[in-house]
Amino acid sequence: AQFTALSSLVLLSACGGAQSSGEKDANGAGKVTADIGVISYISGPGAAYGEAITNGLKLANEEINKKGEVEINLVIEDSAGKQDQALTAAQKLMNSKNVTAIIGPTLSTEMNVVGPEADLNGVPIMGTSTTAEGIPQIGEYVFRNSLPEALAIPASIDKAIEKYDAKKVAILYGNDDVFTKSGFDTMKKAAEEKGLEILTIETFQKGQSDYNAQLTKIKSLKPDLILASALYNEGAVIMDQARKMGIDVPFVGGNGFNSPEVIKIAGDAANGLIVATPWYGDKDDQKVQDFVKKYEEKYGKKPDQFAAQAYDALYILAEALKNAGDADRDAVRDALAETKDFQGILGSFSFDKDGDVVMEPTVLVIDEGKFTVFE
Ligand code: LEU
Repeated sequence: AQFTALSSLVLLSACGGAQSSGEKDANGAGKVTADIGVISYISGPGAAYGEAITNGLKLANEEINKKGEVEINLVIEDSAGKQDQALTAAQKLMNSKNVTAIIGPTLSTEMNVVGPEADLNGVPIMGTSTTAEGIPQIGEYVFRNSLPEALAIPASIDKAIEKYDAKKVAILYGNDDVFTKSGFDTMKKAAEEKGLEILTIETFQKGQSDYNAQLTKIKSLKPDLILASALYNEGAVIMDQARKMGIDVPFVGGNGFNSPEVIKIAGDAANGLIVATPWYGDKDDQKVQDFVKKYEEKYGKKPDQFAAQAYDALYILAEALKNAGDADRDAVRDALAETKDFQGILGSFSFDKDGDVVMEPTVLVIDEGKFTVFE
C-alpha cells in the first residue's frame, strides 16, 4: 500500500511538473522564471575576463528571454578576482530564495572556496572559465563548461612537438593561484609523459612586474619551448620581457593566455604563443558567425573564448530550467547533470559523470598579432 501511495504521488508530481513547463497560455503562464546569480571578475587587474563573461551572459539572456520558453533574470556580483569577495557575493546570492543557480566565479582560486559552500547549501553552480584540475569533483552541485587544462595543455604540447621538433623545455608558472599551479602540474606531467627534458622550473607571483631573473636563467639554458601558466596580465608582460631579451622560442600557454588582452598588452611579443581552446571565432559555422555578429553589434568588439563559454553556459542552464520544469535548485541540478550533446557555439557539449567537460580542443597560435588555427 505504501508503495502504491508513493508511486501515485510520484506520478502526480511528475504531471504537475510537466504542466508548468509545457503548455503555456498566451500570457506565458507556466513558463519557468528564475533568478540566476553571477559572480564575475569585473574590476581589478583581470577585469577583461569578467567583462567578456558578463557580456556573453547578457547577450544569451536577451535571446533566451525573447524566445519565451524560460525567463531568466541575471543578478550580477563583482568578485574582483578575490576569494573573500567571491565568497561574500556567493553568500548573498545563496541567501536569496529566488536565486536558483549561480554562474561563476571566474577563477578556479575563487571556485575553490565558493564551490564547497554552494555544494553544502544545495545551490547548483557552474564555472564558465574555471579550468584547474578537480573543480567539478568539489561536489555534486558543482559544474563547469570550460575546457580543463588537463585536456587543453597536452593538445598544445603535442602540436608544438610535432611542429618544432621540441625536445627541451623550460616551465614558468605563478605559484600563488590555484589555476596557474594546476596548469603547471599538467604541463610538467605532460612534458614528462612526452619525453621532453625539463631544463628548469621557474615561479612568479601575481602582480609581479620584473621577470628578469627567471628569464635570464631560461635564456641561458636554451630551451626549444617555454611552457607558461599565468593569467593575462603577468603572462603578457613575461612574453614582452622575454622577446626584449632576445628569447624568440615559442611559448605554450595555459587558459589564462587565451585572451585578446595578451596581444593588446604584449603586441608583437605575443607572436608564437600556442594555446588550446574550444572556441575559434573565425570558424566556418553559421551558429558561430551569428554569435560573433550579434556580439560585435552589441559591444563593438569581437567575442573571445570567455564570452563564448559564458554564452553557451547560460543556454545550457536555460535548457536545464526548461527540462526541470521548475526553478527548484535540486531539480535544476539534476537536469543540469543530464546535459548531453548540447549543440552550442563551442560545438557539441556533454558533462561526464563528475560534471566535467567532454570536448575537443582546437590548437591556436598567435601569428602576426592574431589567433589562428595552428596547422
Ligand atoms: N582558467 C582560469 C582559472 O581557472 C581563469 C580564466 C579567466 C583565465 O582560474
